[in-house]
Amino acid sequence: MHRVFSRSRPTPSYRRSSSFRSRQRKVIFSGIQPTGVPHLGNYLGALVNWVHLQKASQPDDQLIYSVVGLHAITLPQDPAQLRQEKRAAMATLLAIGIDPTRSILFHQDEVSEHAELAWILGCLAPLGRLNRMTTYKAKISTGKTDERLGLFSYPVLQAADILLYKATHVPVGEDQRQHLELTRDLAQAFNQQFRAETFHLPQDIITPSKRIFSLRDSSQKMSKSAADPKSRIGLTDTADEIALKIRKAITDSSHEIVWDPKDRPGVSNLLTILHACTTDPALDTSATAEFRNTSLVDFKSRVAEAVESRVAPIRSEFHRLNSDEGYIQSVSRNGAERARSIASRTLQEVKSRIGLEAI
Ligand code: AQP
Repeated sequence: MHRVFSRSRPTPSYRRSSSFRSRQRKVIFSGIQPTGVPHLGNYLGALVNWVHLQKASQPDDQLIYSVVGLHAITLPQDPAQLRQEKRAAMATLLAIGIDPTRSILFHQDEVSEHAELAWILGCLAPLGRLNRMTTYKAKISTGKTDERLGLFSYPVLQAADILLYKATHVPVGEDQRQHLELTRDLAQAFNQQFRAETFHLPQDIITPSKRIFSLRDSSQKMSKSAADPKSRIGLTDTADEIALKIRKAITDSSHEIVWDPKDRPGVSNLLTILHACTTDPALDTSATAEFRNTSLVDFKSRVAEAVESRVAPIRSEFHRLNSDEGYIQSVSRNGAERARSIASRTLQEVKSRIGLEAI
């Protein structure tokens, strides 16, 4: 155990085997919590990549996208609200362009193998590593919960989600990078401890826009569960709500539009959003010369227009799909069935490696 989690490790032999030299079939896995309407940060930081990877994938690649309800309950949730958010999250993923005939789209809490593998990986996870997770510290600092085991072991459950499908690539926001490192270390710990080649070491895929910050406090990332709804742009917000939130976005006393994330985080966040939402490839985040004679008010209107043009088609598709309960249910059932058939095979393999196969 200690050797596996030490800093310098030799390249394990299973990474050098011939099957890894030919084009590696990609298995892409990612998830989103049903903790509220997905926002622009979720979309630009992670979900655009989900759709991009679906389009760019080869026929033999596998794409698996999940609504991770077991993660949502690591913070207190109202049951009726959670039920509604689960369906809304599924409708949002369909609305942004996830195709359930190409990708497996399912609710993680409907596939019990996730919890079982999380327990097994929890038996390998060093407490010291979990103690250093910045996401845990950030959630505790909101004061919304006491220190609870489920929240503390959130990254172990995430590792189980990923490893259950032997994922090779994981498109996530930058805030999840630390969790992916832990996932790789747990995969390696398992492989070494049980002399197995059970798990790949999955790579993260981070979008260029990386992290979108709160519109009210640019030291915090945009978040579904932040108390102030004006801090985020939901993917179902109306054009008026988008315009108002961007108009009220906190910047600073200077009216100059310059890219300077350290000293001008508010305006830089708006530039990141504009850049990510616009289709003009010539508009670089840091190239702000064209805004030299633009007032902050006009700049904010331009950002609002770019966001609206990106969000409008998602919003209308969301409303169409979310009211079609039968369709959402059939996508969820079919997705869970397909996910379960892969998950149960991996879990059987894992249990037989550790000596827990059925007798
Ligand atoms: N502000 C962000 N910028 C870039 N990426 C982000 N992600 C979340 N916020 C930002 C990415 O979105 C994906 C899905 O996130 P999640 O719902 O699974 O969990 P989260 O990171 O905890 O998202 P929230 O919005 O902050 O939810 P709550 O408030 O419920 O905790 C992930 O890939 C994440 O990196």
